[in-house]
Amino acid sequence: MEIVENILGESMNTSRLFALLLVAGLGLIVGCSTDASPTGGTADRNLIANSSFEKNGQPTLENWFVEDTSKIQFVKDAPPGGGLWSVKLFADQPAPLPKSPAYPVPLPPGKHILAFSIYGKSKGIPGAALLVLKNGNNRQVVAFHSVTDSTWTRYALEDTLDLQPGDSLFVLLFGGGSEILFGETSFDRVELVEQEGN
Ligand SMILES: [Ca+2]
Repeated sequence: MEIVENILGESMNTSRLFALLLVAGLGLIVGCSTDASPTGGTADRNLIANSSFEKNGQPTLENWFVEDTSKIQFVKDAPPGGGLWSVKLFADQPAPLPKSPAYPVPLPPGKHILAFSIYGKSKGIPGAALLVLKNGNNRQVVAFHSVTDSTWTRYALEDTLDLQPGDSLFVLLFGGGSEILFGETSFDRVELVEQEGN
């Protein structure tokens, strides 16, 4: 994911990010983040509570920060191991990147090796699941999955972050950026697991 940091630099440049997502949607850089391997026993170490958007068979966004619930749909459609429900987001304005739905990840300063995986599928233009580092008013995308497949697919990556005092980390789900093109992206089983070795 160094390419993201190099392109975005110190502050988030959303127009370039969207250009990158569009390139991913065209299939030019797909394949680097798709991983069909099973998750193993990572669910109990997941830093994200309510990663499957449901509780006792009912859909919920509990534990997620949501600014506008009207832009989110619960759909009774889930990937393997994803229970009954997933969330669907629609393509929206290209910039600025929305603030939600977001999950604040409780991590102390220091080095963290993180495995970040989701299940996703999209129609039209691809949405994305992003790791966003926030410090004050500055937001920086440090890693993301562009959801390019039209059927449920697991996307996984590993990233090493060195968190400074004042940094906070968020997982942000995004339905894609376009005011003229239709797009919808579904998400489920959002997992962030700290790896050994730090
Ligand atoms: Ca689910």
